[in-house]
Amino acid sequence: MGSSRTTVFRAPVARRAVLAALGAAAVLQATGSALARAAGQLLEALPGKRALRRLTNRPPNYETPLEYFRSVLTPNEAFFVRYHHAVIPQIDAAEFRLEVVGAALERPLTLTLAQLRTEFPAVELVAVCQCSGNRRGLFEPPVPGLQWGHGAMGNARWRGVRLADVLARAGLRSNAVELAFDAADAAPLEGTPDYVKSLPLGKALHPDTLLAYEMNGAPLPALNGHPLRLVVPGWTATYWIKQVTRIEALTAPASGFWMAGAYRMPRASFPLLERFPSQESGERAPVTEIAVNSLITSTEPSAAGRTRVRGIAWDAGHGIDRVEVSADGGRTWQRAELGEDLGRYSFRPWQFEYSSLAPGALELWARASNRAGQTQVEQPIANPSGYQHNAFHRVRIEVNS
Ligand SMILES: Nc1nc2c(c(=O)[nH]1)N[C@H]1C(S)=C(S)[C@@H](COP(=O)(O)O)O[C@H]1N2
Ligand SMILES: [Mo]
Repeated sequence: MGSSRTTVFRAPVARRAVLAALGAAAVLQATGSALARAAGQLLEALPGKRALRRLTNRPPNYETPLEYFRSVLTPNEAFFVRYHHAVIPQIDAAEFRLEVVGAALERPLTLTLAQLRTEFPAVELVAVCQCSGNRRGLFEPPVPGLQWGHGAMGNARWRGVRLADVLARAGLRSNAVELAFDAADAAPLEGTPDYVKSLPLGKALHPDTLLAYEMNGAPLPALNGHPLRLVVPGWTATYWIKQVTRIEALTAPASGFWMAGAYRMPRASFPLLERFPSQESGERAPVTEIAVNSLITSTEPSAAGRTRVRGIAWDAGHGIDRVEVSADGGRTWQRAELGEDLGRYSFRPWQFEYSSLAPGALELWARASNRAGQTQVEQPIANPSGYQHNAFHRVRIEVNS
């Protein structure tokens, strides 16, 4: 005699129902490798990593399966991997050098990792690293680019030094306009633009912007930027340069392809509170901060016919104000209970317990709102490159009688 309630995360039959009901995009909500394969997707383990969902092998682009988001911090071995170029050197931490150069500096510097570790105060914070194109694969109609599901993101405790402290030692001049960051990786084909990103002064000098040498208490994994990466809490991961080897203080806005040509959205399409004015020429403005978002990570029977729904919510650091769930297609919403707060840039866990869901299939929706007054949208905001998908998360569940 069961009043047990199972979910799409467990029952193969229910998973097929999800596929039929929601289309290929729903595959990404499931956790089984069989289902991933059924849709032509592959779970594969890179060196030092657990099996992640493969999008491309060269360059390596692998996303984190949803089950790992059941813990607030994403394990290093399960953290997603995104590279634009296929030539990725292994860097020996002892040989590593960071150059700090540029026309807007008083004293150009070269620093070793040991100097960074010992000559500057260490700072730790938890922050979500999320690709601007996370969930691109859920846009309808489809848009070009890597078809990410929900897993082009992760949440980690980063330890390193303040970029502002390093820049202070180099003496930033008043004619500085932007800081540009270059990395050790390169394109195999000549002529492919090098991956260089810049930041406005305000964000570069913000005390939470770090050069990080540790992630969740360990050195950075090879594929997540070993030995040093930029951590730009609140902003999308495109700015979080891995294996950063060169910082240049610019007296004019950066104009390379990855600033002028990519990671931009039509200005009007998305209300970004944090902007990048020196890069706002033309119709498209750079993607900057992370949009408020949430994910349902599990549903399970709890006591006496009840169903517990758990998930995470996050935003650019304005702070999660509330998470609401709906079991009736958005007609009514219930407020979830927020869990442990690991800081303003972290995933925030939440849960809600339904006491009386009618048996049968139903769709659960979740939406988060932040303290800046932003809320997730019912339909994703269309834009040519499929950035900033932050529609309500919906999962199909099967409530057993
Ligand atoms: N050196 C380097 N850093 C990079 C990139 C890259 O291609 N090369 N991609 C950026 C993008 S677009 C993303 S989404 C994040 C991914 O970080 P991760 O691979 O650690 O998950 O790295 C960023 N930093
Ligand atoms: Mo990205």
